[in-house]
Amino acid sequence: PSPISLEETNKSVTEILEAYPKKVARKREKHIVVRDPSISEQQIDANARTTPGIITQRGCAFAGCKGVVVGPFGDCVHIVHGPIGCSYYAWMTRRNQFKPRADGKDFLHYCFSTDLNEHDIVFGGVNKLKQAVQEAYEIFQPKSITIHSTCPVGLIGDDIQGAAKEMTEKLGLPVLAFNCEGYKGVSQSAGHHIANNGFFKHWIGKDTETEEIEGFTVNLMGEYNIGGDSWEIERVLEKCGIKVVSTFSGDGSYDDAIKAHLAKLNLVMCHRSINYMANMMEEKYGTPWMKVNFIGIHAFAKSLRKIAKFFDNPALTQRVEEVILEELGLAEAQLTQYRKRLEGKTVFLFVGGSRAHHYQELFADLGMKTIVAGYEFAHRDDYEGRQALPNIKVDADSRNIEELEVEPDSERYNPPSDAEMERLRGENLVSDYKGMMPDMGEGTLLVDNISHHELDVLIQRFKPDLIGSGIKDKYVIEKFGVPCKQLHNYDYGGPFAGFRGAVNFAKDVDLRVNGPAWQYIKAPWD
Ligand code: CFM
Ligand code: HCA
Repeated sequence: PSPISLEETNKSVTEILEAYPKKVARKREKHIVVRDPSISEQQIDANARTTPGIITQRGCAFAGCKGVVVGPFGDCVHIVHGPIGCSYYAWMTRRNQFKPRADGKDFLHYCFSTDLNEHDIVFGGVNKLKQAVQEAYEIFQPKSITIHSTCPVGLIGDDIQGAAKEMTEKLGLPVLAFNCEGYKGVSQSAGHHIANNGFFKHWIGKDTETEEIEGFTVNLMGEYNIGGDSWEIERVLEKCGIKVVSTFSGDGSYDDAIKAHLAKLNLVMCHRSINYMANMMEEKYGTPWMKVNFIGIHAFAKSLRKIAKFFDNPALTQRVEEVILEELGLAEAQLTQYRKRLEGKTVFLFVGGSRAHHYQELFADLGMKTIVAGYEFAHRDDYEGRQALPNIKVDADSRNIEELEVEPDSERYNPPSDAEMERLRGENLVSDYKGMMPDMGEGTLLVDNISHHELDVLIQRFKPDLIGSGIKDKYVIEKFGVPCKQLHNYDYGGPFAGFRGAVNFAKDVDLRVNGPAWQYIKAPWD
C-alpha cells in the first residue's frame, strides 16, 4: 500500500492536467497512470514524441548511440562527425569507467570530432571525416574506429557508411559508421537500436579463431559500468565461478566483444538499451537471454540464483548459495544502521529506461518506498512487462539485418495479453521479464516522460524525502528543499550495484535525506 492516499493522487493528476491546453492534456493524460493492481493489463502510453513546448529530460538518438551504447568501449576511437558542440557537451558526463587491458589502449577520456563547420555543410564533410579516421589510426592505433553522425550530417547527406567501408579496406581495421543523427526517433531510444544493429552486424562473431570458451560463461548486456558498477558485479560473479566473456558496454573492450557469441548465456541488465542485441543473438547463435537486476542486495541474490538455475549444475548452485550467504549477510549487517534512519521515507524516481525500476529494489532494501516513478524514454513493455515479441529478421549467413525502422511508437505497439505471455513463458519463448508496473503498489503514480510542470506539482503535493533523477532537474528539485540523488551518473559516487554498491548507496542517501541543510532552504519562488 502507498503512504499517499488515492484521493490525494487523483487530485494531483487533475491539477497537473488542468494547467495544460485541452489537446495537450488529452495526450499527457495517457502517460500518467494511478496504479491499480485490480485492473488486469493496465496500460500506459510511452515512447511517444514529446509535445513541443514541454520541458522534457530526454536526450537524442546521438546520445543513445554514441553516448550510451558505443562510447564506453575504451580501446576504440569514437569520432563524432558533426559540429563541435555535439561532442563537447557529451564529453565525460556519464561517468562510465574503463580499465585498459594488457595492450594499454585507453582512449575513453578523449573527445574526437570532425568539428564540422559552415564550409563543410556547404561542400560536404566526407573528406574531412576520412582524414580524421586516418589521423586517429596513425596517432592512436585503436582496436576499432567508430563514426557517429549528428543532425546536420543527415541533412546534408554525407555518405558516412561509404567512408567507413573505404577506410576499413584501406586500414585493415574495422571502421563502423552509425547514422545516429539526433533527430531520429523520439528520444535516445532510437540511438540504442542503431548502435545494437551496428555492433551485431560488424563486431559480434568476428572472432572466428576461438572455438569455445569453457565454463559458465555469460555476457553482461546493458551494463555500462557507471561509477564502477560492472566491477562489483564481476567481482561477485567471478567469486561464484561465473565467467564474463564480454560486457556491452561498460569497461568494454573490442577483443572481448568479438567473442560475445561464444558465451552460453546473455544476462540482460538494461533491457531497454540492449534487448535488440539479445534477441538478435538468440536468433542467430541460439544464445538464450534472461533479465537480471543487480541493483539491490536481494535483487542481486535473486538474479544469481536465476543464473545458477539456468546452468543447473550442483557445484555452481552450491557455490552461489555460499557466496550469497557471505555477501548478503555482510551487506545486510552494514545496511542496518542506515536502514534505521531511512525506514519509511518516500522517494520519486525519474530515470531513463530502466533505473526507475531497478532502483526501487535497492530503496526497498533501505526500507524506503517509491511513491511516484517513471521513465524518460522507455517503451510500454518496460512498464507493462508484456514484452514486444522479437520483430527482427536476421539473415543467418550474411548477418544482414533489415534496415532499422524508426522505433515503433506507442500506437503501433500491440502487446501480447497476460494470457498470451503465460503461454509464451511456458514454452520458453520469452524470458521471464517483468516491467515496472507490476512492482508498483496500489495508489502509486506512474508518470512517463515527466515535465518540469508535472514535477513541480508532485513535489509540492507529496513532499518526498528524496528524488532520484538526473542533471536536468536536479537543481530545480533541490531549490524546493528536496535532496536529489542523481541515478544516471551517481553524482560523484558509486558503485551502487551489487552488495558493496548497496552500502555505498545507503551512506550517500542517508547523508542527503538526513542532512540538516534542507530545512533551511526556501525556494526562490516562495
Ligand atoms: Fe539503460 Fe543505462 Fe538506463 Fe539507458 Fe541512459 Fe544511463 Fe539511464 Mo542515463 S542504458 S536506459 S540511455 S540503464 S545513460 S546507463 S542512466 S538514461 S536509466
Ligand atoms: C543521456 C545521458 C544521461 C544523461 C543524464 C542526465 C546519462 O541521456 O544522454 O540527464 O542527468 O546518464 O549520462 O542519461
